[in-house]
Amino acid sequence: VKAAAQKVAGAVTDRGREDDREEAELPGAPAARPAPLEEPTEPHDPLPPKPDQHGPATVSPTGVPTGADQAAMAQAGAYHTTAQGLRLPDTDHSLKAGPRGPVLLQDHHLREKVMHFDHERIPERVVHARGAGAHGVFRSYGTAAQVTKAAFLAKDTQTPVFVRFSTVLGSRGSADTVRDTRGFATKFYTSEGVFDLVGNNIPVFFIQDAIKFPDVIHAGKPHPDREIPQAQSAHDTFWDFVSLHTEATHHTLWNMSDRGIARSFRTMEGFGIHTFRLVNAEGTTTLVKWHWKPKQGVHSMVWEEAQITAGMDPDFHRRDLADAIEAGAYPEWELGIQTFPDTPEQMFEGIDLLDPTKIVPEEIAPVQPIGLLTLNANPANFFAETEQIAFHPGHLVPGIDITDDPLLAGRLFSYLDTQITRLGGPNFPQIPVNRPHAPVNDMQRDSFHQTAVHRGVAPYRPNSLDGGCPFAAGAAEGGYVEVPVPLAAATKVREAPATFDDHFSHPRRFWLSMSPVEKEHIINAYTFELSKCWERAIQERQLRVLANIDPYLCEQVAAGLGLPAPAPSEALAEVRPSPALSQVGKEWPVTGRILGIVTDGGTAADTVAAVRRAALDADMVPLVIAPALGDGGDGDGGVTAQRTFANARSVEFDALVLAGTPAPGADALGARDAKAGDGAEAGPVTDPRVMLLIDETYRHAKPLGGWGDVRRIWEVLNIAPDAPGVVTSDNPAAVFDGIVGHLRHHRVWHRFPAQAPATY
Ligand code: HDE
Repeated sequence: VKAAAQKVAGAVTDRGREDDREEAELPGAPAARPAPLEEPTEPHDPLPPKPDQHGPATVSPTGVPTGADQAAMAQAGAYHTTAQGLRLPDTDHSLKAGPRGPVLLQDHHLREKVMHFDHERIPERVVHARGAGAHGVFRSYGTAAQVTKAAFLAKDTQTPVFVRFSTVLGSRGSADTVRDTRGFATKFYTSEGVFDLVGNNIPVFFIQDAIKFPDVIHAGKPHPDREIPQAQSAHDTFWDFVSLHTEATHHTLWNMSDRGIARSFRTMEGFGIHTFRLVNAEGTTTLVKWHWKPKQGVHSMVWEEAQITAGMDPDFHRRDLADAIEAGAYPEWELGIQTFPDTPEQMFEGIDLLDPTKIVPEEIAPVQPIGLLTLNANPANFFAETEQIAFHPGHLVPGIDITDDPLLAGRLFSYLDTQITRLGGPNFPQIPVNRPHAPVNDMQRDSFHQTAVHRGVAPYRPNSLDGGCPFAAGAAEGGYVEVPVPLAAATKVREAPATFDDHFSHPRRFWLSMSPVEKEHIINAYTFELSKCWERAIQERQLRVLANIDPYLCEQVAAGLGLPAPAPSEALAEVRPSPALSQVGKEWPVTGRILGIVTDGGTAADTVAAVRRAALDADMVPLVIAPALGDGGDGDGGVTAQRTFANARSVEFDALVLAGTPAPGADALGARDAKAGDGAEAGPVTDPRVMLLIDETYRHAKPLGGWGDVRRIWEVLNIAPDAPGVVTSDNPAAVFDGIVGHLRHHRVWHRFPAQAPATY
């Protein structure tokens, strides 16, 4: 192998020398080329995947060998080849008549290489184009076994899963931290076939009927003339639509709340939205709503932070998910269900269970945990897995059935249909990430991208030529038998039920359930978004919608827009708040939270190392920020910096520690006495980049602490040493403990007391 490699390397080098000779004869040509960068020349097999990556499952869709080894279809072997496996000596030069051409048409390698490249792109998803995914496992507690016969929900069952998170409006290359709904789609590879739970991080939807989906998406996507703005709802067409279409009010309110700017995919709840119907072994049915509850707690960004992040690290959520998994901090969610009796009315406590713009408060229908999802492996290849995965709410397993929610009905059509354009034909279930982990014998044949080599002569039923195979499976053989729901005699109409007309009581409940600071964020979000609308008439119309949610909300937004606040057009609904809807006031584990430790040459390395160790012991991620990479301490090699003053922005950290120096007279954090122009003393300052870091951390209500000389820095930034969430002490251990205590509540909201009234 070595000899062959040297021969190839030699051949290329020789040709290079020839080129040099000929080029040197040209007038004005440089006498010699710069030396090429060194490349390893020893052939070796491709690097094995990282431990947290593995290729998609290779279960054959037909159970019949395809004749192709999946590993061989990925990149294998030490030598570069054509797609046909022919070894190649050179892929850098086209075949030419002499070094200066012309290029010869007979260059089959050139044609194959460029042909394939020309077709690398496939259409992005029409919605949810921007996403990130991960593999994992779902462990069932068995608590759902009494309401469903689904095998993967039986006690102590483990099922492989793939989850894809997404934004809705932006295109594939857009930023992660925009204000938008997030998709939360899970594919369970169960022993009974694939079950897809295709949900969002918001439990309600903009529309009650799928026929409106093109309308709401056309309104939310960029304007058709200039194609701006990208990945956001802060523009005229969106607000034009939602102000006219008041059933969107509830979802829009969630979008304008902190739920629209999740801190991380790991800290989002997930919801199936529609009511589904479960059926157990005895045939008893129960209506349910699906919930994902993050073990890491529900946590969002503040708007300024989301905007800074979109510029500084547009891949923030994607990176956060992959980094956490690679570091072994596996994100986890509990799957839960709210259960309701399956009555003919399909109502619960006056709430229409078929209306996807309504929720059932957890206080009256608690979420019952039924299993644990753990994401534990990053995809080996983004395109093969995250991009090619195809979800469909109609991928169901025995024990799980649908209801007549008209929004769900349209989805059952749309998801299959869209894959034809996106994945180029109906054989997408054969793509490895889409393959069921159960035997498939579907009698489907041919079409584009057929990779199976089907056997037998009778892909039809009934047949005798293939011995009658495949056989029908009744319920006893695990066949999917639809629940025999009786249908009432009805007249064909294009209408919605009267219960769908209530568009304001649920938004009002959401508003009243928010803490004052969350209310303030909602006011700011509406004001920001509507202020981006050009048409005053749209702003005025949306204010009329807000008046029907709550007069205070309407007045505050109206004030920001410089418009009068209209009165409600209907009586405000009498609703009880649902404290479960608020993200504030709970305690969460600090696992995986990121602690920035600012240090410089004046900081004792052993103290920084001790804080770092304490953070690691608390399962947090400590990142040392220093003037330069490498040694961040006192030069004894005790602490390594992962961030520098130049590349660290506050948005990356959940809390910040300023590792001051307790030594008297030492110059903490590079602090120095700035000289004003006339030479007078102008007070202590530190590196302006660090000052910005501290200032933003404070402004974004994150815990902040330090010891030693940090009091001088607080003074310059006008931060009281005992301000809420600011821990100042001469004892580094006390600073660390104080910060961890604050982090359990995610943010120090009481640092900036909100003006909005509390409801309860
Ligand atoms: Fe989707 N939606 N959707 N949607 N949706 C798609 O399917 C559609 C809706 C959701 O990571 C598309 O494969 C219609 C609600 C997620 O691959 C498409 C309606 C909910 C994803 C489609 C809805 C969702 C999609 C585009 C109104 C939450 C990303 C690409 C009736 C319960 C899945 C694709 C992924 C993707 C149609 C409404 C969630 C076009 C017609 C409600 C998470 O088929």
